[in-house]
Order: sequence, then C-alpha cells, then structure tokens
Amino acid sequence: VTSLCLFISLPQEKCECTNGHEALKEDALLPHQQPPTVKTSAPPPPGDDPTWGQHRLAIIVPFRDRFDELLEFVPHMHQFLSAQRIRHKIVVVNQQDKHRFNRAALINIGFLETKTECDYIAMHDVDLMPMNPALSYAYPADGPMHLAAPDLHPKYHYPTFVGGILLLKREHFEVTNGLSNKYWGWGREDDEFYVRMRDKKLQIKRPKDIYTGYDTFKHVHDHNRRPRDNRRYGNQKADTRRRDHISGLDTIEYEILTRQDLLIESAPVTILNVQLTCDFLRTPWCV
Ligand SMILES: [Mn+2]
Repeated sequence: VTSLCLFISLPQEKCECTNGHEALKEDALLPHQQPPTVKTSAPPPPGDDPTWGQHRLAIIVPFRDRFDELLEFVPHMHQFLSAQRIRHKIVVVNQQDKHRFNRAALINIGFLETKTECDYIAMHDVDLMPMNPALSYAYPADGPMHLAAPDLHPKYHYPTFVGGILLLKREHFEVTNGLSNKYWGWGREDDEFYVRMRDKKLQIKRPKDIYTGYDTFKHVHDHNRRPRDNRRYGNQKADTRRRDHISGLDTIEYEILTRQDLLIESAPVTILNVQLTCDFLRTPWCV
C-alpha cells in the first residue's frame, strides 16, 4: 500500500496554537492508576481542523533490523499523537550500509530531511512507547523536553540522561549543530548531546504531573535477541568521552538510497534507507 501525500497541510493564518496541553491536564492519571490502553485503529487525518496545533512534529526513529518493533510502534504513535491533536510525521531512518550502527548520525539525517516541513523533532527510540495519554508531545518552545525522564524511563535513571525520547524545536537543534557523528556502535552519543545542550545554555525540561513512574512507557528490550554492539577498540573510548566540537549537522555525509511511504494499520510512516559515509582516518571504529 502506498500513500503519496502523508503530510497534511494546514492554512497557517487562522490557526490558534491549541496543542492539547491544557485539555490533557484534566485527563492526567491519579497516582497508582493504570494508563488506559490506546486504541489501535488509525484516526482520520486532521485536514484543516483548527483545533489541531499549528506546529508540526517529526518523530525521528533511528533504525536497523527491527521491523517487528516497527509494526507495533507506528500504529501506536500515530494513535497516541492524534489523540493529542499533534500534527506529525513518523520518519524511520534505516541504516543500510555495513558500518556499525550510528544512532546520532541517523537522527541528524532525519532532521535534515524533515526540517522544511516540521518545526520540531522527537528523537525517538523504536523500542520505547508512551502509555500514559497525559505525556505531552507538545511543541517545546522554551527548551528541549526530555520525555523519557530518569524517573520515568524503565531502565536509565542517572540525572543527566537525555536518551530515549527527546523533543527539540528546530532552532534549538540547529544551535547545537545536531549530534556528534563519531558514535559508531552503541551508547554515549546522548551523553555528549547533553553537554552540547548545556554549552548552549538550553534549559532541559522534564514532564510534570506524570504519576505512572516506570509504567509510563512500554520498553521492548530483549538483550538475548538483540545484543548491543558494545565492543570498543583503538582510542574509541577516550575519543568519544570528549566533547566533539567538530562533527554534527554541518559535517555529516550520507546518501538516501530509497524513500518508502507506507501505511501500517492505516498509520503513515516514511522510511528513509540511508548509506552513511565513514571517515576511516578520523573514526576507524566505524567498521
Ligand atoms: Mn531500549
């Protein structure tokens, strides 16, 4: 099934910025209440309904070989965001080269490929799905919004953690020059991005009035089936613990091999199949 026009446009002039935030507060769950399950049928597109927000969110999913998770993620996110009346586009950036996985570079690419039609992004793990409808994906006007906060993420609890799900408006992502492209293999690229945000004096926000704790998200994490690529060699470890002042949005080299617009249970998703370019002299650990 192919859907040609996935992104729904809205006349900007009449639009009030009702992003659903106020309405959601009334629905916030009381302590110890279980979040209601989200319906799986895809909602109708907003068209030019002015009760939907004026902002446009790109959900950027760095990805490789997790198609079973995608089948669950895309319909869930489409339903979840539509319930909050958030105009959105789900973009899966699928790494098709033979290098080690580079989550940060894939996010940079997702941003560059959506920045003309979306004014904010969510860097979004495919294995982390919001279950509490009160968790707002509204436009983060004042600073990056870290939804997968340490007290909500089922697995990562250190105070400077900014991984999992992080919302930034376009201007804030640009001022950091995006993420470092040096992080081939798993981990630490989000910690380096925390320092980038801090250096630019961005105020990192976290959700308020969310009482579902570690049940706020469904985390599909299977270490036996999906061993993380943690091996390091050469000076990779020392080099990736340092702040990278060089690489980012303006240095990334890649090629879009193909684009696919799909529907999964009527929920639209764009898949960008990309090939990353590795600078073997600068980051020999990419192979
Ligand atoms: Mn995970």
